[in-house]
Amino acid sequence: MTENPRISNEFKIVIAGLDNAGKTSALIALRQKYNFYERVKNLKPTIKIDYSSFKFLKTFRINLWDMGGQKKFRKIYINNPIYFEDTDYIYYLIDMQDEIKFEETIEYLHELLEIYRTLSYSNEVIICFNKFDPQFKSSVEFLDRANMIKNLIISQNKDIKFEFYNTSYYDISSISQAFSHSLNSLLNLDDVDDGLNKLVKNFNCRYAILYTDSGIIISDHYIDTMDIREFEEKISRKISENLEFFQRLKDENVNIDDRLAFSNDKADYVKKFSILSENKDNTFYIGVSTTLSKINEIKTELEKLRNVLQMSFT
Ligand SMILES: Nc1nc2c(ncn2[C@@H]2O[C@H](COP(=O)(O)OP(=O)(O)O)[C@@H](O)[C@H]2O)c(=O)[nH]1
Ligand SMILES: [Mg+2]
Repeated sequence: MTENPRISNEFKIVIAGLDNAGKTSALIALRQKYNFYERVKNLKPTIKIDYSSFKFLKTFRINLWDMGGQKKFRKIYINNPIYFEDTDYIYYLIDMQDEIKFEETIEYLHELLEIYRTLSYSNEVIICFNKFDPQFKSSVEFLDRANMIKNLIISQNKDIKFEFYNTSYYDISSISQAFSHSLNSLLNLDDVDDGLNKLVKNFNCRYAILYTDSGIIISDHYIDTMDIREFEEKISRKISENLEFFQRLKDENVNIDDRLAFSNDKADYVKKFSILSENKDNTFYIGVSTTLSKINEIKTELEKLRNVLQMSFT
């Protein structure tokens, strides 16, 4: 357990749920942002645990454990709680489109919670109502269903704190928001995340994204939902272009720390920040998409975020 994010620089995040809940897909969606590498750990001949890992900034490592939910494995986990030891955060995915399995998934969740009780897990348990696809966002049926399960879980586990998210593979930001919950708290990023969220809300930005010089997205907020394909076209490509642009400037010793591109009324603005943390120089970029008329206000806001960044990383 990690009370203070600075004590350990390596974190364990467990992703659990019945088979077919969408765990692997969620990890694939996140891979767009964290370019992590994957391994499959064969802990016992019968158990396969998909294991992903990525380095964050220069000092952190996040390990993601995908605990499959097939019945035959569940027994093994339950009898060997060691797999769950030292979990910093547990995510539990529930397939919202599979009513037939609701009972089974709640049962598995309760088995896991029993284990975490014995391990004195004290962080929030994060429940993702997954496959809550964009077309169901305001479906009364889905919302009722989510509420019903939520109330059931809370009422039967009063000793545990929960966070609930509606997530879908077809809305990549819904997955990253859920994932950011743990990341923000482990890496002390709440204020930065809040700052970006305000940019989107108060200045009507289509997006506000904080990323590193290796293209890892630390925090991101969007006005619209986006699936993976759109994300690649609109965001990943822009990030690569910007990183190449700043690399070229650096190679040519040109000292410019921002870039503005606009067409019609739309402006894409990106600003580079150098932040000293633990005696290491970390480079960050914040990219926003806004209207041209707002650009000066945005520049002022980004300047304020510099202090927030500095405080988060020192
Ligand atoms: N509609 C929908 N289907 C999904 C979503 N996430 C995953 N799936 C599908 O659900 C199936 C199982 O997904 P997978 O990631 O392999 O589940 P896992 O067994 O938990 O790892 C696959 O056919 C996915 O394409 C989602 O958010 N919405
Ligand atoms: Mg899987």
